[in-house]
Amino acid sequence: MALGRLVRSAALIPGLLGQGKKAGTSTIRCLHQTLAMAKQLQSRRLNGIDKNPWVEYTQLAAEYDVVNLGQGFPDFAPPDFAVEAFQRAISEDFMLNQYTKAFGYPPLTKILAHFFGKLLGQDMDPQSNVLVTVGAYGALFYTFQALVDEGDEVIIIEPFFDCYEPMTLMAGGRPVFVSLKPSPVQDGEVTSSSHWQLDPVELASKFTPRTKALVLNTPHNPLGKVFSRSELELVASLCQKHDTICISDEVYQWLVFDSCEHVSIASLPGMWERTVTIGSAGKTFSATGWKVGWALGPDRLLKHVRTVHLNSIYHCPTQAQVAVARSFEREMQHFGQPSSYFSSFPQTVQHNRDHMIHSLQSVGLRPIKSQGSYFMVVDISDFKKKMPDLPGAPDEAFDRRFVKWLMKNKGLAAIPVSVFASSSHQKEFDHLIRFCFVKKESTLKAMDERLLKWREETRA
Ligand code: IK2
Repeated sequence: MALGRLVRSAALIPGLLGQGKKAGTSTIRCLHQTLAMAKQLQSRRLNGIDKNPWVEYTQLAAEYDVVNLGQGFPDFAPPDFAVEAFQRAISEDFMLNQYTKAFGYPPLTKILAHFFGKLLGQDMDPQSNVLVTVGAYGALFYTFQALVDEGDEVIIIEPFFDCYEPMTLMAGGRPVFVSLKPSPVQDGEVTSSSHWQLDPVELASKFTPRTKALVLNTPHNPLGKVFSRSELELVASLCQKHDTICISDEVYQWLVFDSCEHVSIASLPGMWERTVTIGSAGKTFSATGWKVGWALGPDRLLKHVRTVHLNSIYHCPTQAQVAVARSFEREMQHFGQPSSYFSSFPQTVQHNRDHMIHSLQSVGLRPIKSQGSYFMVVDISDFKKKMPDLPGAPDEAFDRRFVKWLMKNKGLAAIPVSVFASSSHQKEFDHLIRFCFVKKESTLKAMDERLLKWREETRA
């Protein structure tokens, strides 16, 4: 039936459009719109990616009285030098309220080129090898849009920071997953994130002539794994053999513990030319709300990343960039000394990690010792055996049901690890949950109180 005729007849149906009266023009317009909207509104690129774990679990944490160890942000102030740098940026020069250069505030691109040039062993040019972005999220989005094409395959290492899959799909690419798997350890031993490894044969089998990019994340969210030099050499050799770009997300690069060393894959022979390295001032200076990030790489890759930037965001907030530039300038002077934030902060965070390991074990949770990042994953297999019938939707993964139970009954917020897996592999990770330990002492004490109560309830 033609749309016009349908609307005309609907307008005469008593009760449907109003007490036997003829429908008014606004009702007819509304019906017209409803019928005209039978077409799918969202672009096909958005199919299946409308759910977001951060929205869901942040909302849930707000509903209950919880100690929030879920989302990854510090609940304490950034270092004084960074806060002062921001305050000065706001008050000092009124022109800092205006646009700066499109690819980044010049002193920031300059110091980033200088600082990372030394770390990556490259003579970096501030204009062609550095792009400032709205957080690392911005840098990731640009990179996928710039380098991944319809039908290209992108290798993603599972579990993975959740946005890599939707960003691949939005660019028209096809995610190809390969899992980190734990090596067996003796019962009762505290396992380490280093026990989670890629099977070299399986990894090699994922490369095809359509493979355009591989996404690497070290230190790793959620596992806290720091990829060793030899693991990175394997990834690097496969990327070179198959002419594949490496998108290397290194936002937690300063947060490595014990004797671990962070190695940037772009510093390995032959990798600079095919790597985009992504960083975050939010994670670097404990200021996640500033949303300043960057992409570093050779001009042949970054020029395309810049094209996406120029045609979407064009310019990032100036004052936050000024604060980050000055914070890096300060760090440059203190680098390698105990007074450097990049030296002192990991020590504090490592102390928090150890505190958390000890506390979580007291209720029978089994932490997997994190080598780096903000996070530690905890094995809840024993609870999965003991409490298989936790409430939840019939097809809801166990870790998601457990996290909801934990928030409601024990007052602790965590993140289920299955949110970091593709839909077909969620079962492989549903015995794990993630805690964030970059929290102030009083938060960790509040965690201890909840755990003590839990222990007492178990004993009773
Ligand atoms: N890449 C990784 C690996 C990240 O973890 C983040 C930050 N988000 O993490 C929140 C959480 O896991 O709880 C980003 C990129 C994005 O960084 P930015 O905030 O600079 O955009």
